[in-house]
Amino acid sequence: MSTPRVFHNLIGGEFVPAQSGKTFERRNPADTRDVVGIFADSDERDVHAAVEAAKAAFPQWSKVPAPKRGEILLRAAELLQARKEQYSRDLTREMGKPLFEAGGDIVEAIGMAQYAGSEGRRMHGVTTPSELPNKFQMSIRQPIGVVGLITPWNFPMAIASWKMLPAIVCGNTVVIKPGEDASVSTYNLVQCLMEAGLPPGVVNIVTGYGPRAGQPLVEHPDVPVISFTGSTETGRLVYELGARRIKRVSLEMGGKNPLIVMPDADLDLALDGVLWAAFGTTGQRCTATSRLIVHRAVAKELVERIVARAQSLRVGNGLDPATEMGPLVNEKQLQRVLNYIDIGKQEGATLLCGGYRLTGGDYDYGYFIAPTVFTNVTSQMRIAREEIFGPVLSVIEVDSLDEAVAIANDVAYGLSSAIYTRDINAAFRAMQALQAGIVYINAPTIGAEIHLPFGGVKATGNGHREAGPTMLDVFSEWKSVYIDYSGALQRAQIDNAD
Ligand code: UN1
Repeated sequence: MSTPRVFHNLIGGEFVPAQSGKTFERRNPADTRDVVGIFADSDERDVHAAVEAAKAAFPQWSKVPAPKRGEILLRAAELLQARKEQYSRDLTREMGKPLFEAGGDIVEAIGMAQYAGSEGRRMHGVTTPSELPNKFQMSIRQPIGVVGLITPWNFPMAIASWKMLPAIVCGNTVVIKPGEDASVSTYNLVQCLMEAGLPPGVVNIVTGYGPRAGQPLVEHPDVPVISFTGSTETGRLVYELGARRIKRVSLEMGGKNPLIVMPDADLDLALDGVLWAAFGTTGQRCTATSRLIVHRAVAKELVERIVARAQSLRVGNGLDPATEMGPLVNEKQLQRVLNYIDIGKQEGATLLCGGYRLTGGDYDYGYFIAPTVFTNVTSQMRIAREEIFGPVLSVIEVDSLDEAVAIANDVAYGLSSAIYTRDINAAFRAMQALQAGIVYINAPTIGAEIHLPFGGVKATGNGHREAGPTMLDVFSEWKSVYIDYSGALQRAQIDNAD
């Protein structure tokens, strides 16, 4: 294997090692003999230096006209497109998803670069009539300052782009701490931005482990906005730390996404949807289908067909074009998923397929697990309530739409959801009733597009929606402006009172 690449922090346009001199190494989860890269193991000092650089870059960057900021993003989109193949390989090597899915991760970033880039030419404010004559009023968007981004490993290019690109087109500067299991893609994204003309210091990268590098960023007094995607457990901590400092904290956390299948559904379509949403990305999406809520009338047939297909999925190294499902991201995640499988068995669910680590040959060098399906699951079991983040599907049988929706809603989370039915009334009723930020009708729970608001309710989020037009609300500040051209003092609510 070739010599591993060394990645220093990016601070003020310079690549610098961690001040402690410490590094950590990342290995390919499909083949742990393959060292993907060596990264700065950053601490508070590095975070402070990065925030200083971002602060220094802010006055100038925030004054660059928004359409000009957007142009840089549009050029970066072209560079990403040209390098899609190479970047997909990097992404597959660092976090394991198969090449065709890695390509999708990059495509999502390209889409966001185009969308956020074009936003530079909109960034609409509003004008509003006044209560008083000869008075004009408007609300405009303004940059905020240094934005701290904490991104996960499961969509290392896409989610970094969802946060970074709107943040910079709005005129902020950024310090990003990517997930330690997949930092290379952030460097690739930022490389394109720099070549596209992004000035030094506008985006700074600090790599390292969550609490050591992430916490000082969340606590830093000069970082008024934090955007975090990751577990609810960590998100809660981020929220608490941010609240103490009155920060804007945008959280996108766990899911326990239901996919409902009604008896009149196109079962072939539902079958394809379930397999893709439950086992795509090895179940490691916050939008993954982890609960199949199926009407008893079609449960047996559908579940038999799911099991047959799950057993024939080609699990392997994502760099092999034949691979349909890659490994889990790391040893810890593997143990966590295996532990949930034990819990499911103990709770009395019936294991229909999978449930074990794949071993032998090349499997011994990675964190592979067989696609797993449990049936006879009740909505009270932990495997039906807690986010597993692995290829484990729990099947719950129901007798009616109302019961399906009630069970779908009976979890702490509310990110994505889906219903398969040919009955338009049932589809709309479910769409209205499902407690989720995203609802799909006759499509799987995964595959959100970047130009629609993305996020969830309940323990999934805290009301913000990244992506879509709402992304601007996360990364800009409203300012209301009143212009009185009457030439006299007009006392609002007094001179115009009845
Ligand atoms: C995530 O898993 O955090 O909707 C994001 C989807 C992808 C994004 C997933 N576009 O499945």
